[in-house]
Amino acid sequence: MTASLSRRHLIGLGLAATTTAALAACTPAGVTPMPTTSAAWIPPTDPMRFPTGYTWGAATSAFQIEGSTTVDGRGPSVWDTFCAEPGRVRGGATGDPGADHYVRWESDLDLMAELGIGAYRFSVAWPRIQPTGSGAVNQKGIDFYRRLVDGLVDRGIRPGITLFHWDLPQALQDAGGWPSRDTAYRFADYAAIMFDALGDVAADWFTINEPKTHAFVGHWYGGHAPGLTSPDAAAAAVHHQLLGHGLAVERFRASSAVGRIGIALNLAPIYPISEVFADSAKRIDGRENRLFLDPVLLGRYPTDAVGNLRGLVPANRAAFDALVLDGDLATISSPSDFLAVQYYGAEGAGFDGASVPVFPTSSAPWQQVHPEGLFDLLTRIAADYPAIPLVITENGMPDPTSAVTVDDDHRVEFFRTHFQQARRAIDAGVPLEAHYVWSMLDNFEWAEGYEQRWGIVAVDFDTQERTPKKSFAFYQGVIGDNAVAPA
Ligand code: GCO
Repeated sequence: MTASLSRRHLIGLGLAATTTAALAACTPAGVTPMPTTSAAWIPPTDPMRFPTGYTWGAATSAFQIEGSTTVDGRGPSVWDTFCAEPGRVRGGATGDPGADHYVRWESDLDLMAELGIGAYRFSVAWPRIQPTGSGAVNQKGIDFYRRLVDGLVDRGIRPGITLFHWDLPQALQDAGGWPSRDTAYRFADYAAIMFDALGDVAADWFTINEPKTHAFVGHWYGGHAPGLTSPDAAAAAVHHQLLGHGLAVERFRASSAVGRIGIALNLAPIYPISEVFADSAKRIDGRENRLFLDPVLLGRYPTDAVGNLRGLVPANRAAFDALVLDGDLATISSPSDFLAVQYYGAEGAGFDGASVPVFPTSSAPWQQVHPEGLFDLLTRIAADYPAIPLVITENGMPDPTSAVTVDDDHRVEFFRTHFQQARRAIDAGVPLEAHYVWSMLDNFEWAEGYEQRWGIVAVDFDTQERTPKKSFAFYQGVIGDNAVAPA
């Protein structure tokens, strides 16, 4: 059993998460594993109505949908490099064709208007704006996102603009990447360019998308770009992405940009398979959650997330501490306007810091589906951290096979149960304001290439034909009613 089965690690290890086997492997003799889940909650028989003004959205990212990776001056990113390395991405897939959104953006916006969403979260490809990650601005890149944002506003859809969704310009990687402090400063300069270019529009800005996934899977597990396998590099990438976040918030405040800004963190509730493993759950919670929540919301790093105890990030703690210069934590915790939470599932904790599969997985082996975990996560954040508006900016599951399909009853039930848990959290006092589903379109799913389909709209990658799935109509109904009905 590995030290960590967290998100996507399973992909790299090719493990099939079987709960029984895992429980047996991690539970010392004589300890009866607890069924680890929340207190049973039965949804009401009436539709659950959301507060007036609640925002329903959908999300994508540049590298996953745009295609056109060598068009209009775009420079190479670490993901272009990673895709070109044999064996890194299933089927040898690359960012082309993606979902050809760079070309088809206007008709895609029409689909979003038909869906009825109030907000759309996309990411800006840094290599389109600064092909080498610094210096001269590529005006054609700016122009594309200007058209996109104006198109959204024209359709009454609020832009959600992610500045970094993992496609770091390769030239910055060559200069050290996120393990290098300088990248944080380059990111702040790039952010300021975008605030100047698009800041006239009332938008929600997301600085860094899932710094944990990019740091851990890209720098420790090796399953994502840039494909490193160094826990020390991963820890440094954590700190410098968070520093970049804080620097960008400061630049936003100093700019004339309107709108709001925050970071997007993928978080997971950690359930011990037995109360004797509570310490294990705390360690894993430190690595998966508090290593990011504490610096951003409390201005300090947890003392139990990095170090040589099994379940922590196994980096040199003294070296990590040395990266944190005076003022860094004040910058990182510069007040954000919201916290974006990305929820896919829960994790289990077993013996001595081992991550243990506990809940049924989707066709993404790392995804342990547990709707109640969303309630547990949101109420925990509200209880443990200073009051801050919360927005769910990713939530979804893939289709069971790589075939183009529109019959996604599985996704309808996933959304229904998670919307219900979100509404339950609002009743419990959680200041939740929005829910974006992942994803608007089938797209390039990182190391899985085009083999995992997460969209509410099916994309035939040969013809680029779009076909709304059943979940599109379901979501359209939820948005129209601003309510989720029981099954
Ligand atoms: C993210 C996500 C998306 C993935 C989705 C399914 O970090 O925002 O990784 O890019 O496609 O989470 O894995």
